[in-house]
Amino acid sequence: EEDDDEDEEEAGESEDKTDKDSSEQSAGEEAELSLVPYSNVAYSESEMLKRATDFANLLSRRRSCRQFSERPVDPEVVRLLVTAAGSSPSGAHTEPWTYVCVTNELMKRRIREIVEEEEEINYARRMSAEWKADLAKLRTSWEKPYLTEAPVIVVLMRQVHGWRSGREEKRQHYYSEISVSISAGLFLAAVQNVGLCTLTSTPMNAGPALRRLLGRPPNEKVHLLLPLGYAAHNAQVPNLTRKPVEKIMVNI
Ligand code: IYR
Repeated sequence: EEDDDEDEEEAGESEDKTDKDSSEQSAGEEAELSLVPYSNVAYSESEMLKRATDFANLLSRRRSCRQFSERPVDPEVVRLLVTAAGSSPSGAHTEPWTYVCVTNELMKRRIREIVEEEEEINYARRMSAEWKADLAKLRTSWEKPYLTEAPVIVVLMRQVHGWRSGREEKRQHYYSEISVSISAGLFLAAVQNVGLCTLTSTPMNAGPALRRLLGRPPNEKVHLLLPLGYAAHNAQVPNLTRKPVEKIMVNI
């Protein structure tokens, strides 16, 4: 795995065991859960069709944007986007994610420096010729101006494991890669729903340094960097098309 953090095996062992963090379960969550009635929103079939159409149209306008305006985003909006992302299902309801939201300019600059230092090597030596040829159409490079231009960088951390109450024992996080990726998908949809934009960027080899910079514990690994903000007024994106539904859907 490209982002292997040597610390993972002894995750947490050098940490202060009384220090609480978000990967620690509260005592109540270890107990058996009672059952409550399930209630969901309900729509008529015609409302459903309208909503399904509107939502598909909204999401079809989502694009990975690499040019941001410096206009700040209301922190309450960011909090609600993360709230939406936190509604994701997860293995054994372990909720193995931490959304680190960085607005501090100095921190953003440090993140950019760390990522660009690795990306320069990635593009020069680590990525195959085939990989770079496949990417050429997206016009990416090792330079990441969006990491300082976007008003927020959301660093999505995956908790490889959590802690049982008291932090004496590791708590298994099942399917944490899948869980965090589903959560990220919900985050993307939530971002699109408010007219902001983001980018699912994967900082190859920069994970451990970013984790340390952000002061996150060793049981967390950088999963995605999600710069967040308004698109620049003159932002451009590659003229991509998507597969029609007939090509991605099979009915049996
Ligand atoms: N992570 C690098 C390279 C990159 C790789 C893929 I696959 C992309 O779809 C886009 C970029 C970068 O951010 O430039």
